[in-house]
Amino acid sequence: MRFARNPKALILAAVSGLLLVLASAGPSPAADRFRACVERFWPAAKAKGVSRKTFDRAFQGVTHDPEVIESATYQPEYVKPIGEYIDRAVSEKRIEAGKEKLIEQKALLDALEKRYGVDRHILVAIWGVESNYGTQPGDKNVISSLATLACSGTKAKFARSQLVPALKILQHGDVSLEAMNGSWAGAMGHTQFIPTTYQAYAVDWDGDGRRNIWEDIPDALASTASYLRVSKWRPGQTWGYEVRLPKRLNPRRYGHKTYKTLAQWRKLGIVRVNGEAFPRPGDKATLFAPEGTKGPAFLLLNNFRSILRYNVAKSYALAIGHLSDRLRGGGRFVRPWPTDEKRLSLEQRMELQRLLMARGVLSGDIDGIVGPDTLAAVKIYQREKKLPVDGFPSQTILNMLRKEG
Ligand SMILES: [Ca+2]
Repeated sequence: MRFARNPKALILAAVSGLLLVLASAGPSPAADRFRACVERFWPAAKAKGVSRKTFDRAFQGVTHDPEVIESATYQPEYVKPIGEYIDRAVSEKRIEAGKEKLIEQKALLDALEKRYGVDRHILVAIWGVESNYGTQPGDKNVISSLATLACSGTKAKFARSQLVPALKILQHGDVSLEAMNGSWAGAMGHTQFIPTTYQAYAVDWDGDGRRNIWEDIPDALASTASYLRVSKWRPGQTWGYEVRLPKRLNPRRYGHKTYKTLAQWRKLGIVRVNGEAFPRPGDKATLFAPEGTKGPAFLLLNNFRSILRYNVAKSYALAIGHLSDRLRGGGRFVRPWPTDEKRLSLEQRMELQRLLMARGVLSGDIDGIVGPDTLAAVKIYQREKKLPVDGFPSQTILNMLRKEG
């Protein structure tokens, strides 16, 4: 059973199987179209050395997966500010779990640092953010996800570029078809490599002939280290520093392409928040102040740019850098992220949820995530209070709820 790891998919498969039997008229036109679409990938697969046996085995029982399309087209109602993203990505829970991983995997991390020169705290941080240390690698079969996207028009070009590499991985026997799981977008295993990244950078660290980033922690962490190393990681250096800006300096004047040496930034009055000197004043850095003068500011170094090769979002790279510092025993950013009418902090959002629950308009977990349920609960409250109904979890709403207790 190919979706054996995913009980939800099992039920779905059982239900759709039952529906097929009930219809008893054979596959639907939509299913026929999907099969025809899949078959159109055969010439490209064959040209790249995929055998017909692998091809048939990979697509056996694969059907269009509407959950994948749903995820691919999901537009969040509430766009997270960077501070909220960082708070969630670098949670206390994740820091604690990461510290345990540093102990558990000490021998491996010693060896990887020696071989690749990449700091262990960065490796563990990436592992933590990508798959929550392998506990949340995604439960979608990669072939099924990629085939669904490739045949639907949503992210089709990307999926088409990944499908044949995915078949090659399967053919090589790096992982079984059943275990070849990942996110809806085909990011796979502990490291969340997409198939082309896997092909280029994955490593068989334990030497068993398979680069198994799904089931072997040594292979997975070595693959991450190898990828960072070829992304020009410089051993022994940090990703960047939180800095304090002088009053007159407007950070918006310095874009992400403005490179200056740390010494030059220092001349402009920018200093580290801990007051220490920059260890290598000749290193080139860019200034990053995502909330302008209202939040923390950073000088970003070469190794930050290496992390961006892993995932191009600056918020992601900052989360990795910060989590790595926290794993090393460092503290929170000195300057807090701004909270205003538009920005409740994580604690405030959790408080809001608790108060909404106490009123009986919200149920579920108190997680600080403003999802559809929280938005709906805020709307109910706004209607009750004859306020404009937009579902927005503002400071005003929180204050009103607090007063009512
Ligand atoms: Ca291996």
